[in-house]
Amino acid sequence: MFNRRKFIKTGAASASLLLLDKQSFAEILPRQKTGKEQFPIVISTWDFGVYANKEAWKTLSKGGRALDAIEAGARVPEELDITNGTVGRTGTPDRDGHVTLDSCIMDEFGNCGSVAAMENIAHPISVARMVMERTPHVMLVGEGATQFAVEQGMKKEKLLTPKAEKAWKEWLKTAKYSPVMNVENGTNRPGGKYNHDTIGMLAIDAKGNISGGCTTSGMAFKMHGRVGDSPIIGAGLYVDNEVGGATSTGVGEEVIRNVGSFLVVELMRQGLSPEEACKEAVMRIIKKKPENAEKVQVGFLAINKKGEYGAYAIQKGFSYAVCNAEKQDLLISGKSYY
Ligand code: SD4
Repeated sequence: MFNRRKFIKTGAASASLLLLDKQSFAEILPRQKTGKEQFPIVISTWDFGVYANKEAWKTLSKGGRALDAIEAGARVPEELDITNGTVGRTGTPDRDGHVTLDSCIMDEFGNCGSVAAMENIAHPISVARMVMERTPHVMLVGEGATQFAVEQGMKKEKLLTPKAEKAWKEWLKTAKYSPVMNVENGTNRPGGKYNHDTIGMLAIDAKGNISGGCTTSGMAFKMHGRVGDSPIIGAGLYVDNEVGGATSTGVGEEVIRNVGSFLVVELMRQGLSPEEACKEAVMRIIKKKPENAEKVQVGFLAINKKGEYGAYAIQKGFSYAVCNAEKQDLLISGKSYY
């Protein structure tokens, strides 16, 4: 099972690479900036992105479609990674004890689907895809989303794991009954104890087509019915097959206010590199509410049409995983404002 502590920090010159096993830095090919197209490729937020990417790679390496790779990859943390308390089956509940899941998906044609505040279904990414492909709509929420999922053959089940229930009951003892503003991987930052790591994934297949997906249980102990950025097209995810794709993680309210992922893609359209575009989007958030910036985490991850990728976050600690023909298990520490 995946364990964050297994990662070894290496002192790479430009981006610090965190490697899964004890490999020398020389074995790791640096990211190429040749201007040549570099795909298939899949990139994902956070540590569990390594495992999600590996699953997605099974599809991409055989010439499969990016959309299929995204769905397959995102289902890994939704289902298998029982150490994560933030996505799918093992997600942390809201302040009333309900596990409510948010997810969206977008393909190379600009089609998209989304579910928000959905309960009792372990694979929101698949339901989001069903909304996209089997309904005339983009978004289904709450009970309607669960009802639709069941009609489509998904299994309805109780999602609150004993571990998540225990954490919630512990939180209730001291909480002032308000949702916690989390900062991922930030042990000495507000909310660090219950950090919550959404998976946002972006893939380019062998044909050069881009798709993306995003899935999460959202902010831990949020108000019942609260929806974050992750299922909102343009906020938590955006794909434009002419330009690239972007996804986000962190405090969703800040991302929604700035239509973050759409902004990143539009900045890439204007010529910024993925990292520059992510940084500019982060700076917008900081400039609008400088007093807030120290307390919240927001991270963006982006890829352009050539397969160049980059990320930027407000706080340090944001990692993302990259998988391509050269290397299947790269974990990169993203740059940040603080
Ligand atoms: C949310 N953006 O619900 C999500 C949470 C998240 O890493 O990304 N956590 O606001």
